[in-house]
Amino acid sequence: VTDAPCAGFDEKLAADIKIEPSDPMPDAYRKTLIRQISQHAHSEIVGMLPEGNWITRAPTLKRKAILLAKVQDEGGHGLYLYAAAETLGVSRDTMVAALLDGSAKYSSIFNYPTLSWADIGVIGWLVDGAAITNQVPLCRCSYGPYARAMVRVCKEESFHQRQGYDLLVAMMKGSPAQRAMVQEAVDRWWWPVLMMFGPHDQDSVHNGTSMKWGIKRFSNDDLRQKFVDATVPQAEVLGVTLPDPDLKWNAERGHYDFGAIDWEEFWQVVKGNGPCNRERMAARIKAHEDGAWVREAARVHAEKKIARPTH
Ligand code: FAQ
Repeated sequence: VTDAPCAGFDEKLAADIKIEPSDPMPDAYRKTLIRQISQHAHSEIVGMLPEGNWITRAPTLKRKAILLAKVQDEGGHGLYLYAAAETLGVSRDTMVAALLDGSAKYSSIFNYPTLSWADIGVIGWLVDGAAITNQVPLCRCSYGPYARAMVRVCKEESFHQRQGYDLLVAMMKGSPAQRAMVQEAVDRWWWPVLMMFGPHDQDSVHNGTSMKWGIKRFSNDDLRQKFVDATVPQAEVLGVTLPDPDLKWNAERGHYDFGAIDWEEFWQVVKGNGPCNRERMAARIKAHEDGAWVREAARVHAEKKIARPTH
């Protein structure tokens, strides 16, 4: 990777002017954007699976329509993000191949199972809540196509978060068994959700450069803290307990303190050894293989269109 100075790049960053696809940019900037945007796209696509699993079992027509719309939105986010990454000169085929051969990462969170209907509410509330906390600052990312894609993604994620919270409010007004189901789901998801923000700042390989380049606007730990501070009052209103005995308000810091994250579990999941990694990859590989005829039909159609005489 060469990192030769690029005309106008530093000046644009300093003036908070977006970098656009045809602007000169350092190779390392391009590379880190391709890495982050493609991993983000893969997360959206793999992220359809845990919730997609419940579409046939939604308890009412209304909940089914909401869940269908949400899962379709995630697919759309994946597509905008692949398109944003393509503006950096990488093809979608290359990115998808990297996901399917296991060389590209996707968010650790989607390697956990959805065991009950309450999980669907908790994913909306906590997983989408964490995603929004991370993604709102990405609307100000220095790279134009990524920043612009994030604006629409964040609007949709906000609907996702609200539908999850609304689902949980309905369950908490239900029977003791329903309330217990919500608490059990919160207990399982809380710690993996905190891991979504990535390693602590001192262990984050890319934080320094990504912050310098205005790709990330806040560090992993700062976003995690922001999320905890916003979520504790929501848990109180909902009437659930967050499974952390060390979680308490620290008046001096003006933030909630919270317990230690199990980084061994995080790295195991990232390395492919989480509860559902193999299942998720198998589902994506099968979907890709089952879709081969569509790609082939599109290719033949495109060839015919090119060959057709113009009038
Ligand atoms: N899982 O040096 P850092 C969603 C990797 S939301 C797996 O700190 P960076 C919405 C990291 O890639 C989820 N790997 O890295 C939705 C790096 O490995 P590498 C997706 C992780 O980039 C909701 C290494 O660890 N959101 O999909 C994770 O500065 C519901 C060292 O880490 C985004 O992708 C992790 N949790 O910061 C969909 C947001 N954390 O690449 C469906 C955009 C770290 O060197 C249903 N991405 N790693 O091999 C980001 O903001 C950043 O990339 C971070 C990581 C914050 C994720």
